[in-house]
Amino acid sequence: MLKIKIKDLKNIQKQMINIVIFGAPGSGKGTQSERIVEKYGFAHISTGDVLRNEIKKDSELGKTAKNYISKGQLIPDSLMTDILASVYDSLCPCKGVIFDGFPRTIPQAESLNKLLAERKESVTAMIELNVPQDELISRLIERGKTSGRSDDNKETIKQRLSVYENQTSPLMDWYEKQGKSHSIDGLGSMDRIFNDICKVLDTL
Ligand code: B4P
Repeated sequence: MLKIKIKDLKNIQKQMINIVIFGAPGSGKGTQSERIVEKYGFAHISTGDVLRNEIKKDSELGKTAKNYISKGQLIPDSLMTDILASVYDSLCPCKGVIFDGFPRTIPQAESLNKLLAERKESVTAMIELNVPQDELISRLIERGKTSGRSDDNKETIKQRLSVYENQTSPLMDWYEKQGKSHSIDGLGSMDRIFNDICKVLDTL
């Protein structure tokens, strides 16, 4: 009896927390991910940051990514999935992971499940930051004044929001059906939003 309990305990300790932070462009995924990392000591995988680093290095991947990002389009799923697997394996095993900006399509979500299942892991929860469109546009235009990002301009922002609506937002239902979705009001102070996120994380 005791032996079984110790074995179970070891399994519990091995289980990582895998969180998908989800929302439209400008909803605050990156902002809140940094806070989660600081408080909970999780690893942070931001696919947007990975791609921007490659663009900075002017690598082959960076050249390809630049083409899509500056038009407000998504990088092809198969390429993103390969990148994700290699970043994940460079950081894990670890206490937990924040997936920031991945998945952005249903095929990416299926790939993430497969990648985690192959490592005896699974998505623990998806946290959605819910922000109205006019606020998203004004945040991104504001960020564009200093970010130097080729996608933070009015035309590209419109395109990114439409890509989000058509290709990414169906994931909300997808995670809802699996009972993993938690929606948080992403409008308001960063501290209040973070507090709401912590309430979810502390129950996991
Ligand atoms: P990302 O880097 O993921 O960027 P994002 O969606 O624009 O921003 P985020 O939601 O993280 O907002 P942030 O915290 O910065 O993607 C960029 C591009 O990379 C994509 O368009 C795509 O082309 C490509 N890409 C990335 N992942 C991909 C994938 N999986 N598949 C295919 N392509 C992929 O916040 C925005 C601003 O709001 C900041 O200035 C912040 O200070 C401010 N802000 C945050 N919270 C606030 C609050 N509560 N109140 C007021 N302002 C706030």
